[in-house]
Amino acid sequence: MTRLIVSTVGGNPVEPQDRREPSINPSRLDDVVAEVALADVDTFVAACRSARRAQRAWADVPAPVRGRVVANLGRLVEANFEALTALVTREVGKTLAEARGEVQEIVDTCDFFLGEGRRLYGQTVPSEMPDKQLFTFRVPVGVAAVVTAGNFPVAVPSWYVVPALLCGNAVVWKPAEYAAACADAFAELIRRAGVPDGVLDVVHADGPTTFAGLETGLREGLIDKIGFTGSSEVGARVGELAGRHLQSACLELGGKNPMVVTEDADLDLAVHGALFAGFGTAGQRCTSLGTLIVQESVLDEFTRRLEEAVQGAAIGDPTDPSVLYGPLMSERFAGRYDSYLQWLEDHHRVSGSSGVGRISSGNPRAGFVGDPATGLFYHPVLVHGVRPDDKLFQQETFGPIVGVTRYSTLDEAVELADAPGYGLSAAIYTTDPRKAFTFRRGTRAGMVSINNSTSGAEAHLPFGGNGRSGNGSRQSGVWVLDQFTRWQSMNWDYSGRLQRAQMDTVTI
Ligand code: UN1
Repeated sequence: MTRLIVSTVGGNPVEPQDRREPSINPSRLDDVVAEVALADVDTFVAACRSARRAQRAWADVPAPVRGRVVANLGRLVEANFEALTALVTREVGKTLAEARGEVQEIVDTCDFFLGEGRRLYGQTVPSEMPDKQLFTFRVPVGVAAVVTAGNFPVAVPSWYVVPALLCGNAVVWKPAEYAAACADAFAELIRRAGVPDGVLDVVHADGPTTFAGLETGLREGLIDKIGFTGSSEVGARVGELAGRHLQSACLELGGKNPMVVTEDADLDLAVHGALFAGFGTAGQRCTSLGTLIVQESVLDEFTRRLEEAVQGAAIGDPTDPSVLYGPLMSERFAGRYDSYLQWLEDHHRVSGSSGVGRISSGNPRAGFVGDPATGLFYHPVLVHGVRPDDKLFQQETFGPIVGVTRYSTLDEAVELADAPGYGLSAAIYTTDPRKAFTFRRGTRAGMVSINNSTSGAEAHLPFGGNGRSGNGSRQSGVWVLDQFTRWQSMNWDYSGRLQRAQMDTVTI
């Protein structure tokens, strides 16, 4: 019998509603991982209301004790490491190695924040008047609504949920429907770690319900912060909605991430980086490589080596350790990618110039595992000679496709890197530190890699982008505390008289 996953309000399961959706294993479409009951707007809002009530008591729990709960969570995730890994692979098709990395990222996040409960520092600030002292305190924002994608079904949610809870907030989490079983398993560990009922609820809902729920929650003053990971288009709508109600959103959006390869680069190293960044996770990371920007003098040699590496890569069953990447993660994503490939075939001059892959051939689905209809597998595609006005150069694809273009001067490379208007992750391969730093200063990207892949950021550095990649908010490390706390200031006058700021300031 397929397991039915339901939403919770105040920690209690909500009566399953009529609308259900299966969550399918993208490697084997006949394997239904779970059935998810989709909540309605009332359930979403009820969860926000219940979170509002639960949050006050949670904020009264001393922060070091909340840190203990985070520590418990890290240990519980470790104890369930392989089971969670296997579920990530089964439900969204990541290779086991990548799924392990994903689960490790939760542990790393917990390890970082468990001590932060003892360090939620405020400041003492000098006053301009005698016998008066100024202070600042970090206070929780209140209720955070967190909406996440399924490409990182547990790690990215942990970037929001762990610091938000540590800071004393309550969370209503809306995970991707096609990653509902992963969300359910992670939420169960969060509960077992000691997070009280109602402090974290998971609401499974579709897009329109989520928007309506956010809108009502914001209007009724039940949501103080939105955390959103997803596309730039949807992120812009989320940001607009939050802004209309004077609340802020932490937006982690798409990228068209560039990798510059200079003529002095270690080309083999750059090939390894490009292979992982472009095709790892089937290109479905927001940090995945979009366009290779290669210096003219090494273009032929570099692409020859890269094509060889791409052709030699195994693609297929994500439980097979030799595989570079598995399927696309859901039918919806595969459908979108299909139409993208179709569009390229129909409109784009690249159809004849594809060096590797099947962009010009009929069915782009690879079907590496058994019958082609059984999994959402796609060949890697490398497209040569893309130009700044090409759709492939400008738009995020979320699939195993990488464009290649050439440059002659470093200034040109920087310009090409930023041209699509995103600004998440950018890499340069060079042995010249001057070029590396010039590139770092020149690009608008929030994250820069020198001689390393665009993807695979460590969990304690600020993560986030600019331009179409986000609104400048940063996740991870101490920087995320500014998302989930607000500064409260206090002044304490012990002079026993009225000292008016600006007016009674001591002069010498
Ligand atoms: C994402 O794709 O939304 O830097 C996050 C990386 C991972 C996180 C990606 N640590 O590639």
